[in-house]
Amino acid sequence: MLTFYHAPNSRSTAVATLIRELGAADRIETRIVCIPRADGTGHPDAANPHPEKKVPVLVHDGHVITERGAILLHLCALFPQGGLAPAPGTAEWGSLATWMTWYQGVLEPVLILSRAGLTHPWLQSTFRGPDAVAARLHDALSRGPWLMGDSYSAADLLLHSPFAWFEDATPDDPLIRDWVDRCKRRPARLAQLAEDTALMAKAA
Ligand SMILES: N[C@@H](CCC(=O)N[C@@H](CS)C(=O)NCC(=O)O)C(=O)O
Repeated sequence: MLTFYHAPNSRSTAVATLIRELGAADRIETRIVCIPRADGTGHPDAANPHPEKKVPVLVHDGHVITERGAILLHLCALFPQGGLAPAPGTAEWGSLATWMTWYQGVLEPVLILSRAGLTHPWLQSTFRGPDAVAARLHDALSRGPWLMGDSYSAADLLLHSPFAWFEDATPDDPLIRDWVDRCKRRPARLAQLAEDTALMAKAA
C-alpha cells in the first residue's frame, strides 16, 4: 500500500506532479497535511508520519520514505510504464540517480546558501557554488534537450523546480532558461498547481 502525504504549494508539489506524470494517482492514496509555513501560518501535523513533520513523505507498506530524490526514484521504479526513468540496475539509471542525489546534496544547498548570502571556504570546497551548478546544467542541456538526453525524466521534474519557484535564481543562460520554461509548461505541473491553489483556498 502506498500513501503520499502532501501540503499544497510546497516541496511535495514535485511528488504530486510526478504521480500525475506517471498516471499513478489511482494506485496511491494522497493525504493532505498541514506544515509550518515561512509566513508564520500552519503548524506541525500530528497526522504526518515524517520524523520532522515535513513533506513530502511516501509510506510504502509501513516503510517511511522521505527526501524528494528518493521518493521520485522509488515511484519511477514502481511505475516503470510512466516512462520517466530508465530501468533500475541499468547504466542509465545510474545517471538518473546521480542527478537526483546531486540535486539533494549540491544544487538545493547551493541555492539556499546563495540566497542566504553565506560564504565560507568549506562551503566552496564542498558544494562549489552557483556558477558550477549552472555549468553542469548547461553541459547536460547542450547535449539535451533534457538532462537525461532525448526524453523528459524525473531529473528534469526535480531539478528545474527551485528555478520555477524562485525565478530570480535561474542562471542567466538561454539554454537553462528555455529548459525551465519547457518544464514549467508540462500539463501535469500546470494541473497540480491549479489543484494546489484550490487546496490552499479551501484551507484559508
Ligand atoms: N530535503 C527535503 C526537504 C523537505 C522540506 O523542507 N519540506 C518543507 C516544505 S517546502 C517542510 O515540510 N517544511 C515544514 C517544516 O519545516 O516544518 C526534501 O527535499 O524532501
